[in-house]
Amino acid sequence: MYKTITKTLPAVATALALCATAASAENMRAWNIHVDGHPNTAAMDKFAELVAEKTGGDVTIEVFHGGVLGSQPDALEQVQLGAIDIGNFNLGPIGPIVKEANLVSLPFIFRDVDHMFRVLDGPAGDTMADAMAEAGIQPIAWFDAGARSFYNNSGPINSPADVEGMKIRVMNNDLFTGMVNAMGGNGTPMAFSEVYQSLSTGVVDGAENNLPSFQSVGHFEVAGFYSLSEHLIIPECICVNTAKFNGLSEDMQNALVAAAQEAAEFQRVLWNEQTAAAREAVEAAGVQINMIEDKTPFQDAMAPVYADYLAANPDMTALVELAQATE
Ligand code: BDP
Repeated sequence: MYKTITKTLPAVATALALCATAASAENMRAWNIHVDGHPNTAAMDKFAELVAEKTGGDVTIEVFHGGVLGSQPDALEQVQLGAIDIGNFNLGPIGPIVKEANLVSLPFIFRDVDHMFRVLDGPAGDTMADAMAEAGIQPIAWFDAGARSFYNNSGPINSPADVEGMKIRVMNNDLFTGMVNAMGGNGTPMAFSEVYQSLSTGVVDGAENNLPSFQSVGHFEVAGFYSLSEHLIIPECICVNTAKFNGLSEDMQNALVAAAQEAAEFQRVLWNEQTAAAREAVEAAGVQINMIEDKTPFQDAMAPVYADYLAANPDMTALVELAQATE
């Protein structure tokens, strides 16, 4: 009897060790809408690499690029439910789910990207992050997404009047439809993956995005004028399903956050480089980049957007004022 036990013990120990490894190993799936060549694709790969490194392989992340796991609104829902663990999300489409996140989707709320990061790093950013975590989408790092500007085919846009009558594709959020409508255009929400085709067939007259995205998915091939209205400065996040994150050991949580922060630093450098490179590339391809000397008329046109928004969401007033007062 004794003999039998001692003989089987090593086998039991091995089996237990295997179980322990299996129980602590985490394989996560991450969603990314961007294709190869976009800064966020490189940054998400970097994030996965750093997580594996920092956890000694206990946590592995498989990143699915190019939106193959679905559109952004769908992926957001999946991350909330925990069917996808992680996403690199733009905060724009998060507004309809998490009211506080709409702060960053108000046109011209930030003076520039640095101002945006100062707000995110302050109390307003904390309020937003807490509300997102509460909704199941916990941000663990912020990415730069530059500024979004209008592009179209009929000619440069110099004033809100030039947007009049134009059907412009926007991301999924009533604030963006309201923004285009306030200029007399027709804001049309649509999945990112459908924009190229819609521009080329005239289903929409224009769209709006930052330069790296305008270039990486070829929108510049079907829209010859890019006008630097820079009306939206919206950050992006690496967001994790909150329950999944809370279920990790403290060490793993720390490793994930550290990896995300490092990946974000890498992304922000790459972002600046590739924004300049994208601009050169689209100009070389014949796109006319149009400077807008005075953006005040665009800002003024947003007065009803703010008024309607704050009338419908009076509890957002303090957060908006906090962001505006941030130096
Ligand atoms: C890009 C964002 C991406 C959005 C896309 C869009 O990085 O998250 O889905 O714009 O316009 O700049 O839908």
